[in-house]
Amino acid sequence: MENNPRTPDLEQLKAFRDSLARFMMYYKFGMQEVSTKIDILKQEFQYVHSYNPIEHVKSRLKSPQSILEKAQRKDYDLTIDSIRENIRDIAGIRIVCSFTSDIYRVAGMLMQQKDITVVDYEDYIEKPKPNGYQSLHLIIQVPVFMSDRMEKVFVELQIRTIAMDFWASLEHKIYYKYDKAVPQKLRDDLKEAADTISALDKKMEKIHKEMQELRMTNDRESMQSNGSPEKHMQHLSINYLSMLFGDNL
Ligand code: 0O2
Repeated sequence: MENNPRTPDLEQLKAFRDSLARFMMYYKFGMQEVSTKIDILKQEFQYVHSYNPIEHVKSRLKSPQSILEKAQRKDYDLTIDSIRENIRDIAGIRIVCSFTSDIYRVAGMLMQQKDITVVDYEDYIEKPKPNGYQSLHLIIQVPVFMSDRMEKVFVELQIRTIAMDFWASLEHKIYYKYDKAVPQKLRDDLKEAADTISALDKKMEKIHKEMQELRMTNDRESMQSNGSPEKHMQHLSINYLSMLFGDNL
């Protein structure tokens, strides 16, 4: 029986599998680099502003199987070059922030880094999806330096608040593997829940701002009672070192 010219032989499949495995390594390293950047921002921000805008971070690599399924679904060529160019969410990082203003602050801090190129920016907070989904999506490119070459790797960032994350996770679970039409009543209920979440985020942001102002007033008063700005700085440094090293200071 003659081979169908469109059917790859076993050797071709093995070669493809090997190059896909190497290709995946770049994404793993790219994701690690961006995760380190986020971790640095988190620690440094805490040091400078005594406040951590990031609640938690989750990262994931798409499995080779779901990469191939997505390529097939979108009718892309099943080649490494085509996958590299067209599938930009192989490495994905979700940053969950405390408040809406933190989302833009964290995005801004990452976007201004010289080795990061922003290739796509979708603000689903400013313009939520019709179902109510909210998040800031960025596709960025970071260089990964290997032993013999440099690869620029796409990483998808989803930045959202805890409330937006709560809604998106549950919405994903509710719809998961349900491929029939969802009744309008249920879609309206989910949209209403998204609106409630959005109002809650606005309320928490307002409380947060008022609390920050209160803290600044207290700091000013404490500076006055500590005598000089130097004495006040000394006091703050001791507080920070105790926080870092606890009783070992
Ligand atoms: P997973 O398993 O989370 O990775 P594309 O990525 O090309 O298919 P598009 O339109 O470029 O589609 O991307 P979009 O709309 O920016 O969405 C990308 C990701 O955002 C999705 O990835 C989801 O993680 C998340 N997302 C987008 N819309 C919704 C939504 O309505 N509800 C929830 N819960 N999540 C959403 P994947 O590949 O779909 O899934």
